Amino acid sequence: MVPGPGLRGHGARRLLPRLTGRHGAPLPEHALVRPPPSSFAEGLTRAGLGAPDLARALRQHALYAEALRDCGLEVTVLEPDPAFPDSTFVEDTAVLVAGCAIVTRPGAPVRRGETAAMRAALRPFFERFPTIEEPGTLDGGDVCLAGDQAFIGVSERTDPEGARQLASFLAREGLGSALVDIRALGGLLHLKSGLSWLGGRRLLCVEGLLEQPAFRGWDLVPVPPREEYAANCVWLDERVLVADGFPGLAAALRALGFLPLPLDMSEFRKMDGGPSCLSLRF
Ligand code: CIR
Repeated sequence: MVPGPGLRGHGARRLLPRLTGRHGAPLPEHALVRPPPSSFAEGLTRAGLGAPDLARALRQHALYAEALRDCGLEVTVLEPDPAFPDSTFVEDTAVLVAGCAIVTRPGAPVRRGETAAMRAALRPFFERFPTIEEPGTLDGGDVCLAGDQAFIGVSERTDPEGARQLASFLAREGLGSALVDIRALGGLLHLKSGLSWLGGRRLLCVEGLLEQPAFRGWDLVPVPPREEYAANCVWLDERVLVADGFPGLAAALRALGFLPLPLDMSEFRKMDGGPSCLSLRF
């Protein structure tokens, strides 16, 4: 592996057909991650859980990247960027569908500068780079891709105009979109703070989302009470990366035939992040 400027790992355009998992959906083959920077504790948070410990966060991040590798993904590790304390939450900067990387315009102004480096990092892998434009705002954490359907959260970060722009880009790529307004659900920062796709027509979601009209006809798996933080997870066919310490959810996943891979997320939780926020997968 040859280190390049600002980029560790390697990348090339996909030449082989994508692998298909047992649920018939294409599985990601690559993940892009960025370790937390020295300024991590200066990031945005409303968790009220205290300041994160950087050394511990770096260890947790390394184990997270290792778990993705164990699941067969090739992982590209970007250099940490202290200019952007929240830049480890790479998911918020782009929405990826085959051939197309939609570059976001994060709702928090202090995070807007994160997208330039991400656009450059994604360039080897994607052909089209439509971009959310002012006045729209959109965070990738508000976008739950579920096969050829996208659920787009309207939140304190993603506004209706950003959601509209994304839905129109996704329509060009053959995906349908449904909006889910979570602004009245004060506990959720992003839609995916409370929702994850588990393949096929199955969605894992917190109680407050169960009655959303957008999810009618979907098989909803409720997150057990008091385990809401673990709703944010990463489905990788049989395996699911989940936050450690949520036994009810792990048992529910096992009962459905999944193998939960628990990861210590304590330092990222302090900054309002979960497993999906830490990578872009494609
Ligand atoms: C923020 O408030 O933007 C970060 N501290 C946390 C972002 C978490 N990202 C995500 O859920 N996709």
